[in-house]
Amino acid sequence: MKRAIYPGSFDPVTYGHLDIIRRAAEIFEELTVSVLNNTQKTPLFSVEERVTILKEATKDIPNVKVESFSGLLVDYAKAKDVHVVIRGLRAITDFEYELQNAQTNALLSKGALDTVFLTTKLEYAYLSSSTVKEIASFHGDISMSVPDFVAERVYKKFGYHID
Ligand code: COD
Repeated sequence: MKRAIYPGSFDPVTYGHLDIIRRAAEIFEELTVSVLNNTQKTPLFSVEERVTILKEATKDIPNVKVESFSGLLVDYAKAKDVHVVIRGLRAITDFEYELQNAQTNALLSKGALDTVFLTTKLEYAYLSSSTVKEIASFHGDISMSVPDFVAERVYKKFGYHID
């Protein structure tokens, strides 16, 4: 079975992530969306919250699973016996970071873990979790960036309620 992992912070998941998930799930028979449990960062949503949100956002895609992981991606992938990582590319600014990660993972896994890049849909090229959080913190409109139920949860974190 052709399986892949799509790892990330997903804090929160955006339409850009969801588009990559949908497209990767058409290419691979099973896709696991994996939320990094990073103790060094202070995210807006806990790992459990992000997993719950991702499960809700992908519930109509039968071959998508959502889980969390800690530690090195290569160790997590090895434990799952998965050899492909999906990553999304927006602009040239993503490229250096993504290339470095892909090469590091290839090196650490001794070539067992490959990275497949999917380019963003043009309409989502501007989109990032950070800008969503910044806009929401000033009570701006994020409806074009995340599903409604995600927007509600983001606003709630900033003490704002939309009717
Ligand atoms: N359109 C398309 N793709 C997008 C969009 C968009 N609008 N927005 C984001 N993406 C892509 C990103 O480019 C990325 O590929 C993916 O979606 C997830 O993005 P984020 O921001 O949620 O996740 P990251 O980049 O913070 O995830 C980093 C990892 C968690 C994968 C990485 O830190 C990791 O593997 N950590 C584990 C430790 C490890 O193994 N380190 C060694 C490897 S360097």
